[in-house]
Amino acid sequence: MLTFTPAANTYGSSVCNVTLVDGGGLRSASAQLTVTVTPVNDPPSFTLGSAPFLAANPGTFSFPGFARNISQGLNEDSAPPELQFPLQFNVISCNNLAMFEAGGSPTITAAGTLDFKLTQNMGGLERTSVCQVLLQEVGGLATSSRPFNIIQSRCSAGAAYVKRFDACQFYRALTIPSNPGVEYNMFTDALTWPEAATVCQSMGRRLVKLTDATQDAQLYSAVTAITGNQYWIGLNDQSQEGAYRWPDGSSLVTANWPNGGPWLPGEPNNSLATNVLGEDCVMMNGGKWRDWDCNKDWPYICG
Ligand SMILES: [Ca+2]
Ligand SMILES: [Ca+2]
Ligand SMILES: [Ca+2]
Repeated sequence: MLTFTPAANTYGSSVCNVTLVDGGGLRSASAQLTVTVTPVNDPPSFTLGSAPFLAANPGTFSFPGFARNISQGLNEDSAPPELQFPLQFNVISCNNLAMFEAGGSPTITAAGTLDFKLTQNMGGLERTSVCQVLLQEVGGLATSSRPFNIIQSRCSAGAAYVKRFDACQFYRALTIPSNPGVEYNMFTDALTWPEAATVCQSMGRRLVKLTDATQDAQLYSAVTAITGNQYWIGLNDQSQEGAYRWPDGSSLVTANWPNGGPWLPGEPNNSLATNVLGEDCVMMNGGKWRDWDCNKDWPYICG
């Protein structure tokens, strides 16, 4: 009986010379024995790079080298071409297809490039799609499926999530000469004062605080250059009627507004005409301020 153990994951032929020896030491002529170990196809293999983390804006993305170490199988990459299979990646599922444009779901090329097209993340939270991919030998074996994540941040720079519209809204960045280096963020889509305050807070900011007549006039000038002349500011007397405070808790100092102060004539009047509870929020109205119903909609400025 012929017995041998081939080395693991190898194949090929070996020619052996065989002789027969009897008990008296007489040896036959040698005969040739050819042992052939045929190849067995092993499953292909690959590794994946780390999950892409992307901004909220839409776009077409391509990550060369996302799939790496792409192999036909153990000791098979240097095999003759007739023993190799064409390889293709199949992205068999993604659990959050809303992240991708129609026709833009993730694919991975045979060379390992990950491609996809993102929609804009209109939500207020980071979002993730978990996809499953396998590597297939066309006509041969496949790997088991393996997960990879694509993660997209919430609103990108220059925008903030606005709950009422369930959307990222871009703001206009304003600067004024008297306060160089300070940026004010103007939102032109009107919200109530509390909603506007929440948007500013989501950016780590507050509804704008005005500290003197020069800053007030310069900001008003910057706003009216691009949009209307009415907008919420941070001043309010919601915690105590008539005690006007800024969102940082500081009080209004009207002495910094010479020549008649910041208010429109007759304001603030806590008018019951707009709201039976009076008026507790302050808005810019054509260059001077008035108190107004907090639940009415106006553009607003974060500062
Ligand atoms: Ca193989
Ligand atoms: Ca009031
Ligand atoms: Ca008023």
